Amino acid sequence: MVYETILVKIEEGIATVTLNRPEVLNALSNQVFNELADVALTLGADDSVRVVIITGGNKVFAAGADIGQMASATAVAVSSGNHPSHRAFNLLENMPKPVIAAISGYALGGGCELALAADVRIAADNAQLGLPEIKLGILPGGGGTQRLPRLIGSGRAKELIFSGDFINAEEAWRIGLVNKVVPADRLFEEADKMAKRFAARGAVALNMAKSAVNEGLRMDLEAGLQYEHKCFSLLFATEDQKEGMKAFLEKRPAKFQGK
Ligand code: CO8
Repeated sequence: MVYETILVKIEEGIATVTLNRPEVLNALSNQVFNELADVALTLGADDSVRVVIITGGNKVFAAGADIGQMASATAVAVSSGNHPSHRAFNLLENMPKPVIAAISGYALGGGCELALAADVRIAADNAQLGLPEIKLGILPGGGGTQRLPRLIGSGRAKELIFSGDFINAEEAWRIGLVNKVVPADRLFEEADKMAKRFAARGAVALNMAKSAVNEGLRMDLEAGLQYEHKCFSLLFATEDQKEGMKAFLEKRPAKFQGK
């Protein structure tokens, strides 16, 4: 697929996907959602890619779904089938490798929901996050009513959803919406540093650990613990487990092959 609304760069096992519609503050059109879905599948299947960073560049992450495109939508059209945003966010959330959102400037509505589909969020100190959909007479329909309460608890999520207020990076960090706040001019350096830390680990263990957390959140505790145990047991069939433990005993860094 030729991408027109996103840029993709792969360097040393780290793929950076940059939203590229600066004229509308990276508003997410159906074309963006379709390209994000395609890139999630492509990078997910590419063994040379260990970690994915998703960003909007150094000015804005994304100011939401494209309101121009949504304004004339009908209930029938919106409700029919799987909305492109759901497909894109689900594919990103379930990619078999870590996804880091590097957020600069506004991450609003669908933009904030895109960041919620990532595993980890790093915010520049100029970031503004929020779910302003309520001010448009709608609700956060890109997973915001589901992923946000799971991340920060229902009380805080409801305050953000009901008010539509924006919060700054420091407040987003305080309530657990982002993992880390960094000076704006160091955002990409910090995201890259985190990506490299993850990339140094065994790819199969990363995949299983991500799956155990994601799937576990959809289950009750007992089922989640059983699922975790299955993932844990499976890792004993990998070369990386042998290498990781051998390296520890030999007091040297492990060299994981992702096998
Ligand atoms: N959609 C389309 N265009 C947008 C969007 C958007 N979400 N946000 C900004 N733009 C455009 C503006 O229209 C403007 O275009 P133009 O220059 O042609 O007038 C350009 O980007 C620059 O924007 P502003 O002039 O408004 O810039 P400001 O710095 O004054 O303001 C704000 C920045 C505060 C971010 C402001 O642009 C704003 O409030 N934007 C809308 C924020 C918003 O409401 N987002 C939520 C959208 S709804 C949503 O995301 C639903 C998700 C559910 C998806 C799932 C569907 C099933």
